[in-house]
Order: sequence, then structure tokens, then C-alpha cells
Amino acid sequence: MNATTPLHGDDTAAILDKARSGIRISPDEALILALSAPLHDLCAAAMDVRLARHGKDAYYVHNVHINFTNVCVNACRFCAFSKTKGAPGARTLSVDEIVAELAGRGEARIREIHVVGGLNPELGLEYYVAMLRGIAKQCPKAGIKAFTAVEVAHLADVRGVSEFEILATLKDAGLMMLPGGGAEVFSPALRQKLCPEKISGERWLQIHATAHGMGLPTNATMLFGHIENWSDRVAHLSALRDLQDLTAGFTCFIPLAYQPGNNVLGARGPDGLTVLRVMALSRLFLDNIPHLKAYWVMLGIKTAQMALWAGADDFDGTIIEERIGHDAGADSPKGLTLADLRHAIEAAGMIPVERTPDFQPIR
Ligand code: V47
Ligand code: SF4
Repeated sequence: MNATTPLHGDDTAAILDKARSGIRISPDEALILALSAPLHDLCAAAMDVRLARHGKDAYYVHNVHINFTNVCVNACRFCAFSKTKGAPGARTLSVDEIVAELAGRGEARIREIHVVGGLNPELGLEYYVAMLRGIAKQCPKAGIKAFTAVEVAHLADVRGVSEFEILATLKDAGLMMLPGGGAEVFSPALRQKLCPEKISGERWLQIHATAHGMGLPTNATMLFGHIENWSDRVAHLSALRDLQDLTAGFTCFIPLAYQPGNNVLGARGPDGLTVLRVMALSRLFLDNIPHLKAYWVMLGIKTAQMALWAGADDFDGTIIEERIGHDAGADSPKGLTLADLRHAIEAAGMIPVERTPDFQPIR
């Protein structure tokens, strides 16, 4: 069957029943659902799968984001965060400044430090190691989720060593897991238009496979709502599911809603319905990745609450203070208090469960 052939409701209902009962759906079936399933039916099936796995639990984490440099040699067309060296607004923090940023922020209770930055060739591996050690000392209870596969590749290339070697050094210095950034959309044709200087999707997947092989869990993302279509999205999810079958190292999938401000891509960003369809389809298709994040920074609080009814089981965290989405015009708050987070989850009819970066519940 061609995915663009008009379908009877019975066809999509049969695929949804299959997914609901725990039978894996194929990429073709996912595409049929994406294009033809009524929104309510898609979300209801995703909700059933979510309830079977997680009940009404919705995870959140007491976390902090650190963007240690916005200087980047890449110029991804969707990115409003990166600056060239010496440009107005370019900033790079020293290790002491990073540690000072954490001081006085209730560091005894922080559970996750999320650290990502641009590709700044002036920062050597020693800087990254010192940063990890400094953060670990300042926030002993927190797990450090740091450096995207794109940054790992950059460090390996600058130093002329393998990615395994970079990851081993970082792990030894206290790295707990990798965040999911840099995946964007794997289609090579789209990457050429979106982020031509960035590593290929294949290399992104290979670095995550290497991390998984070393016992470092990772997250995965997909940037959506720009110039990609449903076939591109399903192909992306499919590549993640295939790797996960081999390694079981992905913890959480995060669909990142494209923010259209202050960047040269000139796309619009996804509407609310597309957000819910992407969430629901991700929940139904990614049967082997345990968690699905409603990232309130890019979705806004209200849409993130709705996403909890479309399959998502994680709300991310307090964050203070996010830059990548906000530089691109995100109109969500820059951070939330723990009370705000719990309130948002409870108001959505779910049960807030505090977690560690690797989703161990803190009861
Ligand atoms: O890789 C850049 C994206 C990512 C824009 O692993 C944009 O827990 C939307 O990956 N609109 C970094 N997105 C953020 C990220 C992330 C965030 C929160 C949690 C986790 C996790 C990972 O931000 C980049 C890129 O895909 N990005 N510009 C933009 N205009
Ligand atoms: Fe650099 Fe990352 Fe922005 Fe691309 S998305 S320009 S790699 S900071």
C-alpha cells in the first residue's frame, strides 16, 4: 500500500490496535498512522501504551543547564545560540566561573547538571575534564549529563584520537550520560540544508553506539517542525529504534520543537496538532525506548501538559537557565521552581515523580 492512498478508518484502527497490544508497527504502518489516523485515536492509543508502562507517573528532575561557550565553528541554519569568536555576545566560561554559577543554587539538592556548548577549538580536552571534576565537587549529589555526540566528535577530531578515547576520558572524570542533542533529522539531504557542517547522522548514531558499549547511557532527540516531512520523521525514528535494538542504551527520546526566532532557516515551527501527532507516534513506534520527554522549554508549559496525554511521561526539570531555545525566541519561562513543575504536572492530571538523570525515581 502506498502511504498516500486514502484509507478507511478501519485500516488505521487495526494498526493502532496492534501498537496498543504491544506488537511492533513497521515504518510503513507508522507513516500511515502519521498521515491518516484521527488525532484523538492516535493520542488515545499512545495514552494506553503510556499508562501500561508508566501509569500516570510523570517524571521531573531538579536540574541546571550550563552552556559553557556559545562560540561555535558550525553555523547550523536553525541555531540562534552560536556566535563566531569575538562577535558581540560571544562568551566562554572558565571552569571557575562554571563552578561559581552553581554555588548558592541549592546545589545540595540538584540531581542533574546538563552541560552543552558550541564547538570552540580553543577549549582542549583538559578544560572538559577540569569542568567535570569541578562540577562533581560542587554538586556531589548530581549526575552529570554532558556533551552531545557533535561535541564528542569535535574533541576527537581536534585531538586526533578516537571517540572511544574521548568518551573514556570524560567518563573517568565523572560523565554519567550523554544528552540527545545534535541528532536533528538524519536525512543527509535535509542535513545539507539545515546544518551542512555538522557530523552526519551515521556518525551521530555510531558515537551513541560507542557510548552505550562503554556503559554510558544516552538520550536521543529529533528537531521537528521546520522543513522535514513525515517520511523524514519516520526514517529518523526508525534509525533510533534499530540502534536501540542492538544496544538498549537510549534512556529517553526528546522531540525538539523548532523555534523560529533569530535564525536564518526561515521555517515556521510546528503547530500544536503536529506536536501531539509527533509525540503520540513516537510513543507508539519507539517501543524499545522507555521514556518520552515533553520538553516544556520548546513546547511551552500548556502544550507540554497536553503531551502528557499523548504518550509523554517526562517533563524535564527546573532547568534555570536555558539559552538555546530562548535565543531562538522560545516564550516559555527560563526556568521553573520545583513547586511550579509539580503543579504543572498535577494540573495535567498526572503524578509527579522526582528522578535522577537516568530516571531512577527519588521517592
Ligand atoms: O541539538 C538548536 C536544538 C539541541 C534550535 O538529552 C533547537 O535530556 C529548537 O538536545 N529550535 C540541544 N531546537 C538541546 C538538546 C536537549 C535539550 C534538553 C534535554 C536534552 C536531553 C537535550 O537544541 C540541539 C538542536 O537540535 N536546537 N536550535 C531551535 N531554533
Ligand atoms: Fe553549533 Fe550546536 Fe548551534 Fe550547530 S546547533 S551552530 S553545532 S551550537
